Amino acid sequence: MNGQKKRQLKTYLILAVLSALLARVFCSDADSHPTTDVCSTNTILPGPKGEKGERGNPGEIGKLGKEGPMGMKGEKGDPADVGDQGMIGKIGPIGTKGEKGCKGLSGPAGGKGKAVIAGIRETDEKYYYIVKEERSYRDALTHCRIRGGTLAMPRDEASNSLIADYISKSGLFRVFIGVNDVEKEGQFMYTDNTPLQNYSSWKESEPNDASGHEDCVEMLSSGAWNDVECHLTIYFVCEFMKKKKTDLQRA
Ligand code: GN1
Ligand code: CA
Ligand code: CA
Repeated sequence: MNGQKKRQLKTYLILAVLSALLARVFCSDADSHPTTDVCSTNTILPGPKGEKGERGNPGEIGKLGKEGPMGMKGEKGDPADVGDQGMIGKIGPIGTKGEKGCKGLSGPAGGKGKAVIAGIRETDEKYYYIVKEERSYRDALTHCRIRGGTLAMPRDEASNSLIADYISKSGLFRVFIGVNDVEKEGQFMYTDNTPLQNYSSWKESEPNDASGHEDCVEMLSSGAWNDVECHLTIYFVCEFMKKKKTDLQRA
């Protein structure tokens, strides 16, 4: 029996008791008062059971239940995937200097030197160098030219003195310079085909064209010139023009 039926039965009994009490009150002196149908039997019976009431409305949503106890500790999870590669770290400090390596094997012997240069001299405009190899005038001139220069052409006292000092300081006595009268006897020219002009440094009694075949010129350590045969093989002095500097390089 549910609660609703209990309440209906309780109400029913209360009504029955009240009906009996009222009947006793109104029907107790039936002899002196007109009776009614209700009181004729002096009994009050309950009426028939009523129809079933309508279905009640649904109850409200219940309150939120209490928080349950903490669950058991779960199992250890699977290992995660491999992470992305990290950034390259900073460059480490410079390591200590290694030990000196072993001495290498000797290299092959060098070839015979082509030219022995007796130092070098220079002015603002030119370089000079004496080649200590005995060459004819023609071969000496070729040596200088294939290196971008020519046999030295002293055109003034300053350059002549420089070359003379160079010869003597090198312990030498004579060198070919770039002067000759190959083209026309007695008409001396520089190797660039320019004639001697305001300057020459002939030794006393030179040029004498001794034996009629002296068409090339040497400079002695004194700075004096002498005409000699061109096939003579002696040392020689080359000259090279310096590259002109730009305004920026001069600044
Ligand atoms: C030399 O050696 P000798 O005297 O023949 C020189 C000439 C000079 C001359 C001056 C190869 O000739 O050029 O003019 O002395 N020849 C050589 O006396 O040096
Ligand atoms: Ca001559
Ligand atoms: Ca001579």
